[in-house]
Amino acid sequence: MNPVGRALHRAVFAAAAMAVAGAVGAGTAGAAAGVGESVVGLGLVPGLPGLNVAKSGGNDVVLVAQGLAPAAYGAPNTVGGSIANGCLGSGSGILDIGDPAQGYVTSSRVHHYVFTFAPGATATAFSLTLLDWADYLPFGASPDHVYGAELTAYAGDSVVSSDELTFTSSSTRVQNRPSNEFGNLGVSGDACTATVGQPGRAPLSVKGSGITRVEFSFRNKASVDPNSALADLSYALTDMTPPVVSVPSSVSADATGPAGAVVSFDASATDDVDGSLPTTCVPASGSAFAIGDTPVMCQATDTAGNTGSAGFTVHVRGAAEQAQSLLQFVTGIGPGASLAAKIRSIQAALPSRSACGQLAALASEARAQSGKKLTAAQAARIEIDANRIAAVIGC
Ligand SMILES: [Ca+2]
Ligand SMILES: [Ca+2]
Ligand SMILES: [Ca+2]
Repeated sequence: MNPVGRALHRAVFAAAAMAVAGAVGAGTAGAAAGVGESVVGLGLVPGLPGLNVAKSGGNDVVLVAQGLAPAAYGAPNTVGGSIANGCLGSGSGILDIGDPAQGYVTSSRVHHYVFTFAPGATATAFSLTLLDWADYLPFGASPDHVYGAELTAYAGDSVVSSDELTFTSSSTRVQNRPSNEFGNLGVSGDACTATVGQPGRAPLSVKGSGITRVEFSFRNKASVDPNSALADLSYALTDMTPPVVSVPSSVSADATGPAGAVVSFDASATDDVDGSLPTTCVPASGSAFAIGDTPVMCQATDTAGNTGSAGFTVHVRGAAEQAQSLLQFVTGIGPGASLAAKIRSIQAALPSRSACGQLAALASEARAQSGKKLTAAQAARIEIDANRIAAVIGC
């Protein structure tokens, strides 16, 4: 519990402050702030671990909650008396608590909030709701009769996006000022009686790429309602994580001709934000791959522009390698050792086309032995392999 906050509101909110103090005492260092505690720093606003809050014009910024001290504002202001941070909802809000040198008087609240993100992180969106704005405007008239509350997003020094709610009023009344757009601001400016979009409950949002900083401020001093709060803070950080690309560990195939083989494979990619993404592989699946080893590189890019990649090798077996494989297959099958002898002779001739006749003879013998010394499946395998090896050497 912020002792200053308690002292400020002790007369009205003593019971609530005592309860809060107990809850806050149970917190741990580095955890999100409790009600009345400072949220200046990184990750202190509950539920927003990546949000960094700066001081507001030099003033501390603290967490507030409905019914509890410190009070950013009072509402409802028409029935049932003034409830601290009334209609803030089940979540919490934040408050420029005021200048300690001035005794934390509400008139010392600046309400110029600066938000940044964890080191190296940027945002694509940011939003908040300004609560209880403009039912109390003690700082006189705006010269042009226009009053505004603005949220601005920056990328470095450049404005990326801004969102502003304005109204016009020629009145100088401090409370319940009539406005052209929203009527009596005592009603449309109070958190409990305002509808969404009125000054008392004003959602502001900005979107863009590479947002490094977001600032909330009132248009001018005359627009400042010291008794207001920011709630519903929300942001979306820029996706900085590349997709994970999945590829086979390796792919191999038999050459089907002198040029190698057409090889197909599966590659996929998943992203932390975008989910499943298409992959692009070079060479692509279904391309002709030459005999030997060919590296394949696959990539996927998420919508934020992060690219992930993964590679593997396609191995295409040539005539000699296929013959060696066939030799192993025939060892111990067929009539005696004649199949193995034929293949050894073929191996000695490869890659010359002088092996063509022997390959034809091997296929012929296998066909002749089908259902006899060879099963039909064994014979078919030998014949197919012999014919394919023949095709690879251009018979
Ligand atoms: Ca107010
Ligand atoms: Ca109010
Ligand atoms: Ca991503």
